[in-house]
Amino acid sequence: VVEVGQDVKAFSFKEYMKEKAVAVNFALDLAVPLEYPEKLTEAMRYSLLAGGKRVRPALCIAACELVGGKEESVMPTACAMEMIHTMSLIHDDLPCMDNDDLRRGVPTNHKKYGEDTAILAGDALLAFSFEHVARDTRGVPAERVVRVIANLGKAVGAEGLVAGQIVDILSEGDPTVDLEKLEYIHLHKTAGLLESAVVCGAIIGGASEEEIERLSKYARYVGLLFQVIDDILDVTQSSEELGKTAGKDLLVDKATYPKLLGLEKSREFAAELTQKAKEQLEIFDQLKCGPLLGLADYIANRQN
Ligand code: GRG
Repeated sequence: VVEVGQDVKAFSFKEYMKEKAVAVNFALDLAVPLEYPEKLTEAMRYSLLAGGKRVRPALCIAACELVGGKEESVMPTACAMEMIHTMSLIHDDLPCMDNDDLRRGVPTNHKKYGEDTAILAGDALLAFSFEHVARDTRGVPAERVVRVIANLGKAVGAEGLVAGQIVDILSEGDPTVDLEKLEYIHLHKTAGLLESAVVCGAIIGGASEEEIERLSKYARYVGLLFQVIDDILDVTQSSEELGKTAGKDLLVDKATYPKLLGLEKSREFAAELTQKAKEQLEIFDQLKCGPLLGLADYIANRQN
């Protein structure tokens, strides 16, 4: 929050994200110390602390605070979201998946530590994310913590991220992939963890069932929006960016929104998703909705 004039306060999304990223980075650094076996913990820390926007932990904290919870009680859950996100990126970058050399501006985990260590560092981060929520959450009723752990498991496993990834892999080069399948992939690969971040933050904060349902829908719209914008940027920035990560989807035969809908309709769809995401927040105190409204706008308007 920044001061404007004497006592009027205007919300700054940029400042909010910066502040939460600092708090999350501090907590992640403490949660995963460099210890024996150093090769493993160094590889875990390498990807976990390599930057990244910290969107999922920030969403998790924002949802918790929106319903009256405290940052300190949700921090292990927020960190778990980033551990899972990071491990999914490590595994996604492997030669048997996307085979990427760079991630967050530095060599990918397997390029630096070897494939064997990268797989194990991902596995260890995944296991630790659950342990961290269960062991280190303070001042929250146990039934909320158990609900969070169950939600997280579902968001990650065969009904979540992993399902999205395998359907994505199986769809590569398949000319029959339609909008329904594209939506399935994005809802599972991207929206699922964003949804879990928001819902788990709300659960820790003591949200009502209606609040949880609204936030869950908000996150699904935002997750889809993220991918629609990604696809649009791939087309509109491809001339300057070909050869870098953007434009990659044009090189491999992959279904995208502009390919299936056309660019104009994709833009209309993005605007519709932004509006629907924001509508979900109408039941909350608008003075507290700054971070979640800001995130929807940030994703809708991003340029890279
Ligand atoms: C989860 C058990 C388990 C295995 C992994 C590889 C895999 C299964 C899933 C792939 C998931 C994946 C790579 C989804 C794309 C997610 C996405 C939108 C990444 C970009 O997120 P940003 O922009 O990145 O938030 P930063 O670097 O800022 O964190």
